[in-house]
Parts: sequence; structure tokens; C-alpha cells
Amino acid sequence: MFQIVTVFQISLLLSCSLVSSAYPACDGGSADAALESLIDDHVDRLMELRLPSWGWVNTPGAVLGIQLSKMQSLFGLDRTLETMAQEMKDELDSTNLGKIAHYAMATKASCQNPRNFSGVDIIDRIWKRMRFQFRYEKMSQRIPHDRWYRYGLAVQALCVCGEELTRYHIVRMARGQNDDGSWGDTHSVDDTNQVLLAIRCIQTQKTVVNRPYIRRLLRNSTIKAISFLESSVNADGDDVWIGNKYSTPGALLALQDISDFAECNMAAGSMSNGLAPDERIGAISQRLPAMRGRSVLTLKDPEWTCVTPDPIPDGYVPNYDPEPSLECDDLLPGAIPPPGVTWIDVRLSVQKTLGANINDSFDLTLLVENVNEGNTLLQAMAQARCLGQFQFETVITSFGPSVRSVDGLQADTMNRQYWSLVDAGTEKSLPLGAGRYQPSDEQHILFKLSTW
Ligand code: B12
Repeated sequence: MFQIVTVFQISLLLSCSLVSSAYPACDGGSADAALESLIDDHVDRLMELRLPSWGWVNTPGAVLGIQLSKMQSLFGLDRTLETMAQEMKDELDSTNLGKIAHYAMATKASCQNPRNFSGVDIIDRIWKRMRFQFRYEKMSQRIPHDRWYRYGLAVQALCVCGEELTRYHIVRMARGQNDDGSWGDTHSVDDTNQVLLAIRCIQTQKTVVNRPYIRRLLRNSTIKAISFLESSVNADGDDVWIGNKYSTPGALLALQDISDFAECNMAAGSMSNGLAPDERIGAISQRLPAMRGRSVLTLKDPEWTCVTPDPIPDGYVPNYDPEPSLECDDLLPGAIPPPGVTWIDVRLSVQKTLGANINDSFDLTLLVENVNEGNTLLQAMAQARCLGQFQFETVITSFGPSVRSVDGLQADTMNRQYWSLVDAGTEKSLPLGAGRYQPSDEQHILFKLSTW
């Protein structure tokens, strides 16, 4: 039923749509004036979100996004590359495979040598991590240690930097694919995008792809992945997404030039429909290359060259503070709501037992009363903290503050634990993080300790 409604809605949107523009991600053409100006807005926003160090919360992610979409706008590149080199050295041993892949691709995109970036051989580091991706916890595994999204990024990084992936990597990717064509235990569009792009890059490698068996394997995997992504197209109000708003950029790039799917321009149009004021660097950096219609596969082009960035604008000083201000003075309600403000009540519950069912008992439940309507979940949590009813900690990431500890219990990230944010009424996972999600009146939100 859901699918019938969705297909019907999309056909309606297609037939009602007055805009029939073509987008670079769909037709390989160039951006029109409106899209060009939106790309500029995205880059400008990234420049506002730059830290005093001249880096970003995820420096290589942002560098890669700008280099692929509007290279000349990356003013202050030298200072950013210095910061990026230092950050990389500081976190090389502790960060995940995907971030190291970001370093390699950002370096390559900036016409630096990933084999010797400030004395570090990033490619060698990726190869070393690749060795135990399918062998950990003392046994052979089907899902890579760093999971498919990051594994896909790593294969892309190696491939665009001219490294030869072997039969072993190809077979592992093909065997890891779910029957519906997706990758990942949640059949994720995001994971599928990254693995599909990785496969597409490998398909340009001569040596291994010359073998008919491998060619067939890759072709079959690609066909199944395309069909999964196409079946993930859905209508959301006036928008069309492949998965959701945040997986659509990756999907458009993964499908670029290999699939002639009808909703491409609709999805690209929805993606290019402005910039939400509270969007973080993660989303912005991922959207930029998709608006330009240029994936990381472009980096493989021997013609890839860099231009001198624009001069630093007069008076520009990067000064973004990523920590949201959560002062009790701003959050605690007075006796009556201020003019124009409506109060809502939000219930927060906590489940600390891994694998617990949503209907099982909660370790904590409380009602946060008189929350300003439109405030974020994080503000509601902070309001409860100001009243001494709730404790939590967050860490800053490229998608904003991520909830790391709740009611005194820290998620053990080394063992892939995280605090999942769930709507206890619908049992659905919240689509946005605590720093952006705005709860509604009487909504019941559950912090559920989970693994991924
Ligand atoms: C892997 C992943 C996770 C892992 C992260 C593991 C880790 N800490 O290392 C887990 C499973 C824990 C996770 C959790 C969540 N995720 Co998530 N995640 C991803 C995914 C698929 C890849 C991220 C990645 O590895 N990038 C590569 C590295 C190199 O880049 P990075 O910038 O360093 O990535 C960091 C951030 O992405 C961060 N992160 C991941 N997810 C989220 C979500 C939020 C809200 C925040 C603040 C940070 C964050 O973890 C990464 C490592 O530190 C992205 C997809 C995408 N398109 O980006 C979704 C994605 C970022 N996640 C999303 C969401 C919604 C969530 C949850 C809120 C879901 C939920 N309701 O519980 C929770 C966060 C809850 C919390 N405690 O705050 C959305 C964010 C949408 C948005 N604009 O806010 C995305 C874009 C998926 C999507 N298409 O909707 N996620």
C-alpha cells in the first residue's frame, strides 16, 4: 500500500511540477544561475562555520566538498592545509577508516600528495586498516570492522589515488550485499551509495576487471544496487528523496551516468531547494559536490588540476564556536510564556539495557514542562538539566552535537554503542539529531542504548 501511494504521489508531483530544469547530477550539464548562486551560499556558509584554527569540525570533509564544487572559493587554503595536516597527525591512530579516507581524498583534491602529506603516507595507513576489516573479534566477518559507509569511502580513496584494489576486496563487497541490493544491516541508502561509488571506481581499473568473473560480479552488484536505490525514492510533501534529504546527495552521485531514472531531476531539485539556517558542515559538504554533479570519481582524472584560491576577503576571521549555548537563564521558563511564545510539554525516557524492547520498563522517565515551542530537543534536555532532573553530555561532530552520555551512562563507542533517539509513540528513529530536532507537544522521546 505504502509503495502504491508513494509511486502515485511521485507521478502526481512529476505531472504537477512547473519546474522541469535539468541538474548537473542528472544530465552532466553545468549549473544554471540559480544553482550557481545556491552553491555560493553553501560555500559562504561553510566559511562562516570555519573554526579559529582555519579548519572545520571535519576539516577534510569540508575541504573535499569545496574542492569538488567551487575550488577557487577555498580562500586561506594554505592555512587550512596546515591545520588539516596537524589534525591528521593528532588523530591518525584513533580515528575511523572513513575519516582517514577523507584525509586522502581532500589531499588529492587539493593537488597534494597523499603518499607524503606533511610527511605522512595516508595511503599506507588506509591499506594497513584494510587488512583487518573482515577479520576482527578473532573471527572472519561479513561486515567490515568500520562498517560499509566508511569501507566504501576507503575503497574510493584508494581507487581515486591510483591504487589497485584486488579480487579479495571485490568479492567481499559483492558477498556483503543484501538480497535487495543494499549494504548494511539497516539496508541503508547511505551505505549503499558509498559502496556503489566504490564499485564504480574499481570498474575503471584495468587489471582486475579484465577477468570475466569479476566483471560479471561487479555488473550484477551494480544492477542490484541501482534497483535498491531507485526503489528507495519517496515523496515527502513537495519533495522527492532517495532515502531521505541527507542520503539523496550521495545517491545522486552514486547513480550519476549509470541510471536514467525518472525522478532524478525531482530529487536533485528538492536537494537544491535552499539551505536550512541550522544546517551543519556535514550536510553542507556532502551536498555541494552533488549540486555541482561531481563525485570523488572525478579525482581519478589525470587532468585534475588545482587553481589558485581567491584572496582572503578583508576582515575575514574564522571564529565559529560549535558548542551551542545552553544557559539556564535562557532556558528556564518564567511564570507565563513570553508574548508570541507557546509552551509545550515533552516526555523524556531512558533505556539503558542493550537490546531492551521499547515496551519494557524505562530506567528514567520525566516530563519537561513549559518548553518553548520550536526549541530543539537539546534545549528541552538542557532545560531539564537546569532543574536537576536529567543529566547528559554531547560531543561535537560534523552533524552537530551528538548525545554521548545520558543519565550518567556513557555509550561505549569502542564497542559500537550509541544513544539512539527514538519517538516512543511511533517507535521510529528521529530523523535529525538532538541539536536540530524540534519536539512537538506531548511527544515522548526515548534515549535507547543501542549498538550499530
Ligand atoms: C555511521 C553513522 C552513524 C553512526 C556513527 C558512529 C560513530 N559515532 O562513529 C551511528 C549509528 C552511531 C549514528 C547515529 C545517529 N545518526 Co547517523 N549516520 C552515520 C552515517 C551513515 C555515516 C557517518 C560517517 O561515518 N561519516 C564518515 C566520517 C568520516 O565523517 P564524520 O563527519 O566524521 O562523521 C561523523 C558524524 O557523521 C557523526 N554522526 C553520525 N550520525 C550522526 C547523527 C547526528 C545527529 C550527529 C550529531 C552526528 C552523527 O558520526 C561520525 C563519526 O564521528 C551518516 C550518513 C551520512 N550521509 O553522513 C548518518 C547520519 C549522519 N546520521 C543521522 C542520524 C539522524 C543519526 C541519529 C540521530 C539517528 C537516531 N535517531 O538515533 C543518531 C545520532 C544519535 C545521537 N546519539 O546523537 C543522519 C543525520 C541527519 C541530520 N541532518 O541530522 C545521517 C545523515 C543519516 C541520514 N541520511 O539521515 N550514525
